[in-house]
Amino acid sequence: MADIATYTLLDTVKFPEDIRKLSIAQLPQLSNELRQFIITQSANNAGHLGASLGTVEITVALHYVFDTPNDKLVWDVGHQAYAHKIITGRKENFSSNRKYKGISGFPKMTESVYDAFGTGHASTSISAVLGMATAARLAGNQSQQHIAVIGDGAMGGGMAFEAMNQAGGEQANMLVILNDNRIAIDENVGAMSQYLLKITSSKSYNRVKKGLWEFFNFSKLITQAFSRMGNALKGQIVSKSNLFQQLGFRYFGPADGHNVVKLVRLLSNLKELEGPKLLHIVTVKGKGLQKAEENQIAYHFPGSYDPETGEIIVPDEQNSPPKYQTVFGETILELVLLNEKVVGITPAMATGCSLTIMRDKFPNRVFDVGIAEQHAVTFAAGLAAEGYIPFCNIYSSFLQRGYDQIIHDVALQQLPVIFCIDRAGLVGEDGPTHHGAFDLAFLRTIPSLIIASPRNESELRNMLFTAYSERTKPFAIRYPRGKGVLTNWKTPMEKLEIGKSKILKKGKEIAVLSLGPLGNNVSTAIAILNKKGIAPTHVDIRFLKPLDKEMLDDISKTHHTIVTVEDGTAVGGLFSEVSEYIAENKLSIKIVHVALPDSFIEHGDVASLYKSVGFDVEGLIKIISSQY
Ligand SMILES: Cc1ncc(C[n+]2csc(CCOP(=O)(O)OP(=O)(O)O)c2C)c(N)n1
Repeated sequence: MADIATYTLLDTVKFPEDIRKLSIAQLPQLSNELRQFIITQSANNAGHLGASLGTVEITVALHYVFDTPNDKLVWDVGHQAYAHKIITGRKENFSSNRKYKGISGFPKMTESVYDAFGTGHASTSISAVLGMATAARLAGNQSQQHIAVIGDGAMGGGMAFEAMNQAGGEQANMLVILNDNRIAIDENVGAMSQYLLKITSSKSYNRVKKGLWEFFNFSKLITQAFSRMGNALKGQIVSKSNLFQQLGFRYFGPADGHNVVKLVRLLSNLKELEGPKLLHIVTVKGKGLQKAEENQIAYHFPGSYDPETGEIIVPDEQNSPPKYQTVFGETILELVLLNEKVVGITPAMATGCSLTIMRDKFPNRVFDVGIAEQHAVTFAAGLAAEGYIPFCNIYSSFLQRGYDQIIHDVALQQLPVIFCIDRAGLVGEDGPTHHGAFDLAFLRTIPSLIIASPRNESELRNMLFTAYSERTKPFAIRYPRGKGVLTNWKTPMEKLEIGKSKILKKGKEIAVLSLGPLGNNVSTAIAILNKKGIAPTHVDIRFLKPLDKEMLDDISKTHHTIVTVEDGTAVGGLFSEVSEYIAENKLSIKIVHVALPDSFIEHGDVASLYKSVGFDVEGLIKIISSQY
């Protein structure tokens, strides 16, 4: 990294119009300063470092050439948009990135007019930009430009293909920048990624391309001439076998995504071309921080690090409980040792969900299917149909993509797929695009699906073992991001009775029914209340579905109020389920809830978010004691 003591140019930039006042020759320095700013700021404020370091030059070039915010720029996933945020009015606030009440870590329409579209989930950008380009066409706006920036990982997602299919067919006027850093969070997988590697490294392909680039030489006149050429001639110049070309896009590249001067020239020329265009740039994830370049998986989201050396600051976690993810990873490894038909499936989150633990030992039993949640579900269904035991691990918010597949391909056919739903509940700083808020509600409507949530690591093990042993129908186990509560968690696995709750504490008048790890906060709250002479009953409901009706009948005869506690929406989840049961059976018991409200929850540290929705111990004490 260049040693820049001050931000000479960056200090003069608040908005893109300030960049447009600079000469092209100044843009490399501006890019270096911007990169240094991101490195310094993210060292103590964890964020998506690697991706954002790789997109500095393309960000500067795009805002230099295009008339943002009038021209529309959409960042796929949006985790690579830190440079964009900094030069679009948020430099002063960047230290609040991802913090509670601070700026979002992803583009967000309500945060800035420069964020043309909110993102967080992958592969949406081309669809959104196509919609905008179509709107401009319908409105007779011929001057507005529409640009999507999408990574090689996200380009492998189904939605990206669907959008390219329509855009190419309709010859929509838009530009797709394919930011190819040859990695997703983990190694990028699949035929698309192999194809991109081929076209960026193939000598014969690049010989043809080199001729084209030299001929092209980014001169406006030649570009216009190229634009006027017939398809046949263009096809001779630009390789006919190019996949994007076949989809109706004009393909340009591969180009060096870190040469800001060349990028400016290229974009200026592409701006003049009508129709769907794809510019393929090659970048380095983590560019400019040596350690981040060397270990791109770890530096996708490195946490805190030394800004000088890049060394990750590893927190002292000795004697602290493990992450639920580690428990999942270790337990599935035990299960595959019991039965070789066990397989693990992840849509591009092998490290995040810890399927890497099993993959290291059984590489043939773990399938990273790319950013393709819908496909992951039906792929699991196919394996289950043939007698395999698929543990399909998908983050709660990304599972939203696979809803139809769960209903149509899995549940309807009673295939015993085991869904391991990671990042359930509030995930924290990633915010509303990533909170696992809805799975309880959207899964509960699916007939015969078993839905369970563990209160701690041992319970997670038991639920995984129960699902493995049951195998008569689909089984969903949802658990949160991060640490559990038990240090001695590797307890022998035990088969649980499906649909049976567990009474943790017998009390009177009020019964608190909790689902999942929030039960630990409930236990703490009840221990404090006990000292004040308040003694509610505490039941760990364990299974959202099937509901423990016997327990509910019992409780309703002996208590006057139920408090349901769940880290999902009140609409559709445990509260709804118990309320419906009470109403249907005319039980005379009052019910109140602690749950997520019917609104999107912002980003921030989990403790602040918990407090804001009453999930903290204090909030629980308040609601429980107010029922007496
Ligand atoms: C639907 C969906 N699935 C999974 C993710 C998690 N995720 C965030 S970034 C990322 C990798 C994206 O790779 P790529 O598009 O190549 O971008 P890069 O990080 O390499 O810049 C993944 C899988 C997501 N955001 N959305």
